[in-house]
Amino acid sequence: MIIKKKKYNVVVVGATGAVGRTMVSILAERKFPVEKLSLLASSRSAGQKLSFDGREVTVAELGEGSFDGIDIALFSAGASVSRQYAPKAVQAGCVVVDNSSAFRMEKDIPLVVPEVNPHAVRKAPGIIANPNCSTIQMVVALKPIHDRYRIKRVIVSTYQSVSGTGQKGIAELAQQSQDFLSKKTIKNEVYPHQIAFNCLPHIDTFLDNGYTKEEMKMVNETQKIFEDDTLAVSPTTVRVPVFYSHSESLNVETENPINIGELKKLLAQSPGICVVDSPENDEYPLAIHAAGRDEVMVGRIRLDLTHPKAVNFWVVADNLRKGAALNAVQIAELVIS
Ligand code: NAP
Ligand code: 12T
Repeated sequence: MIIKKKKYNVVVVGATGAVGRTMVSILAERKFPVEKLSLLASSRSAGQKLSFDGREVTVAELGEGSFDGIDIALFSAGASVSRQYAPKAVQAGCVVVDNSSAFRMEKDIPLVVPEVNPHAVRKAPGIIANPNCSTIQMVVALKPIHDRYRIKRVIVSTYQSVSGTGQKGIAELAQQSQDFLSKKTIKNEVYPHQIAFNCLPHIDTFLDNGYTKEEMKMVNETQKIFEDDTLAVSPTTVRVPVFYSHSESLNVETENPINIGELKKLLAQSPGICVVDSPENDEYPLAIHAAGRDEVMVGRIRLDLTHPKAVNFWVVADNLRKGAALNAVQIAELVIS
């Protein structure tokens, strides 16, 4: 067990990034019991000052001694940094919550979404993996449906924002949008094609099976979180020119017949979900409304007219919050609870 304390020494690895900055603000917002907060990044950002809970904290360079005396380490600096440093943090006695894809599918490493599988959390020093952003918001919405009706198959298409790629994705969409509107030449460095005013059916790299890694994360991580290899997920992941929040269109086929009124009530009562579903008033979840919020927003809930046991709905969440930083801090809260 992690030693119970009033307050914990916490480090954020990748603190200057899109996810890391959100972690720092969420730790303060949720009044996580922080004794000392260390902020780490590469030599590029060492010396930079970030504010935490009204205080200034100077960013230090990640190195061998970074984890001495630390209780909890939140990693968000990419998979190679996690592979190199997360085991060192564990050796130093930390619980590591890792946002990267490095350890998610390792058998002995828990992959946790607190609303779905809190029991999987490890309370002793070791690594706990945070799922991919597109997986997290989908499984929060699927959990009550699976418990009540048993899900057989999910067909999902994502509409993912550029902040999923970090600060450089945000910068590329902003620059391309300005250049496009002022009729300048458009340069692309982060994405393989222009992302401004376009949609790219390509997130992360392609695999031999014709799917992208991002798509296979949705398949494999969902099965691991639900501890059910028979739960079929058929994904298409798409990058869209949106800054914050991922949207997803889901078709969910169940074992048992669905009562749509009951399903809407069930979703509305479930933890972490906010149902926004008044099409008569043009109300449904929107990326611009989900940005900065904690809940997974669900709407456009309707029966599939072509299948007796299937529903369609729309799921939107802030990928930097529930999709990454918030889920990681919630895992840390479970660890110390
Ligand atoms: P980002 O904005 O590009 O930030 C990257 C951060 O990592 C920066 O703080 C950067 O520091 C730091 N970093 C990079 N290389 C480093 C090194 N060698 N040593 C120390 N620090 C280093 O990216 P992001 O969007 O925040 O994403 C970061 C990680 O979170 C990635 O692993 C990504 O896959 C993951 N992520 C997960 C989810 C999820 O769904 N769970 C969502 C989005 C991202 P400098 O300022 O010094 O460059
Ligand atoms: N390629 O954490 O580009 O596995 O949106 C998250 C986001 C990988 C991850 C993205 C990615 C991850 C993206």
